[in-house]
Amino acid sequence: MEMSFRWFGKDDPIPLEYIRQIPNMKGIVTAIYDIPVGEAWPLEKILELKEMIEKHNLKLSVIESVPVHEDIKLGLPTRDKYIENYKTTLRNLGKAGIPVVCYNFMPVFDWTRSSLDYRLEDGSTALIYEEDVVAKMDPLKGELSLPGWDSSYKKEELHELFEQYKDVDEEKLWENLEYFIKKIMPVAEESDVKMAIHPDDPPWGIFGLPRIITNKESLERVISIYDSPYNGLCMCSGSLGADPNNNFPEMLRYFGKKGRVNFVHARNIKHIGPRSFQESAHVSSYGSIDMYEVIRALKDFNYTGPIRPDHGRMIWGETGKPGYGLYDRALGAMYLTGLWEAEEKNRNR
Ligand code: DNO
Repeated sequence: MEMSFRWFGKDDPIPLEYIRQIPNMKGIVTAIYDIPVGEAWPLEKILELKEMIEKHNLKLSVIESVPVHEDIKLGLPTRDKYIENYKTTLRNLGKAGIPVVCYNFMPVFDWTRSSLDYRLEDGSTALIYEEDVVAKMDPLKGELSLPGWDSSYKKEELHELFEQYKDVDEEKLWENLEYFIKKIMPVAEESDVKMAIHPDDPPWGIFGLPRIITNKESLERVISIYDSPYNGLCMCSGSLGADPNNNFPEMLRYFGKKGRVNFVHARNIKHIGPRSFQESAHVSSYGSIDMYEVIRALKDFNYTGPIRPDHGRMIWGETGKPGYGLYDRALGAMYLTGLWEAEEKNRNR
């Protein structure tokens, strides 16, 4: 596995110098944030980003994300124009030698939580998702914003989007995903850019909007749409693991052995009630996911691709982007590295 770290570009309060000082850190996961969703990314901008990262002896391992325009998810006639732009972006990323692109197919909102600063008993704060709180939230007020979200929608636009999604149920969303995948994958193959679809977070419908990438069956359906290692998955322990019916290590091993795991997000969550969870430290005993089993699964299929510690708590007085502080994610990277080293040495005995 190749240890990597998400970085939100020049505006990220965490400098690349600091990330580089985390032992075993090899790669950066980032994106271009000032291009409106749906427009093609110019090669020069991609090269500029890559150079900035390489200057710090790090590699640009993954683009997370090239966002998918809502018209594609809605299946509107204008989708073809946006798909052409997406293909241009993939071709340019290929020219720059970027190996992996992460994306998602969640309508309107990306990952969602009910509170961003839930205080844990040790005084640290973490992100939390409580179904009853989310049920009372009004998404149209636009009061919640999380790192990586497209926050460019105005209130009226959000209203209109919600109206448009009234005609899109889960099956329709699947049809639109299929259309998208079939169009872009040949270009991903030609450009040697591996695609990794991120599961829905949380893995169930919210605010009346459909969500479809939620379990083993749906991941199987995604990979069967286009039979190629370029049509792969981002296996996210925290997203899939939020549903206690998902056995994350088992799913990881299963899709890994099929050669379809192109990226891994590792973080822990603790189930605190039906459809409710709290984010926790990475260490297995702090949450509901056995991280040692996650590493064993990766070893079982000799994973060489990128992995990143995912959301961290806010500790040691740090302030910053919710889930994306430096300290707890660095601890997560060290913990995963330790588990990997132990498992590797043990197997080589
Ligand atoms: C949250 C992230 C997601 C992810 C996108 C991928 O922390 O895991 O925002 O980047 O869903 O497209």
